[in-house]
Amino acid sequence: MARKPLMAGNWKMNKLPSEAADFFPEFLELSKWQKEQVDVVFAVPATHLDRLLDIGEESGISFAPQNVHWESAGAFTGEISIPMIQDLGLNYALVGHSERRQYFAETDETVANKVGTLLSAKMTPIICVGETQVERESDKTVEVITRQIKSFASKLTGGDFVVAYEPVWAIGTGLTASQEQAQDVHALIRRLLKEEIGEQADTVRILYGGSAKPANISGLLAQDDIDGALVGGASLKPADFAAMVQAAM
Ligand code: G2H
Repeated sequence: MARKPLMAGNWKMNKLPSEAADFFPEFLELSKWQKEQVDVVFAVPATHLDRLLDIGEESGISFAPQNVHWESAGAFTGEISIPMIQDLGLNYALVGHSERRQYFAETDETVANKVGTLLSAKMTPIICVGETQVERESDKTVEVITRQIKSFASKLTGGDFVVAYEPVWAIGTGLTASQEQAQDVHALIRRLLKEEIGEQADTVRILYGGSAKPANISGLLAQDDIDGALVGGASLKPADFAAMVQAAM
């Protein structure tokens, strides 16, 4: 089944709001991006979202928060709600990134709550899963990915969502999963989704993340179940991310 590729940048806690807009003219010029061929999303710090709305409207680039809370309002100091994001006219949100799980006590349960609320709000979660180095070395990859996917499966009652497979050992380390290692886990994720949502799983885009860069993106995208990438470090440089979007066209 042909799925439209999705290339997503994850800026993490990088760039100032005043620097953010400068990135896009250069990226658009270098990439010669054709929006009919590939979707482009940037998950940016929440402080940047409002400033980037015009760029999104003119170019067709989607912008997304890197995290949201599952409650729509209330006494949750420091959090951002889904209605706040929707009020800006945004459609995507990153959920369950391993850095959120590792440093901010995000759990399978909170990830599932966020997925449920985003889907109810007709937004598209980009749901991150992935095993740590210790888990991979102790042959627990299948078990961990199965647990993570099943934890939010009951929330998949309709609507569009994206899964990002990000082996934690490959994030920001320069190590990349081989094409075969990545494809194996992507195929597992699609099989698990099929058990939950049937044939709709064939339409779900599954992204690879973890030191994806211009040098390895083509081989990754050539795999049957890799439908794009979630890119950290290389998405901070217009030329690098432009080359990666070109590889997806
Ligand atoms: C994984 C990835 C982006 P990087 O965190 O989500 O980052 O490409 O820098 O490994």
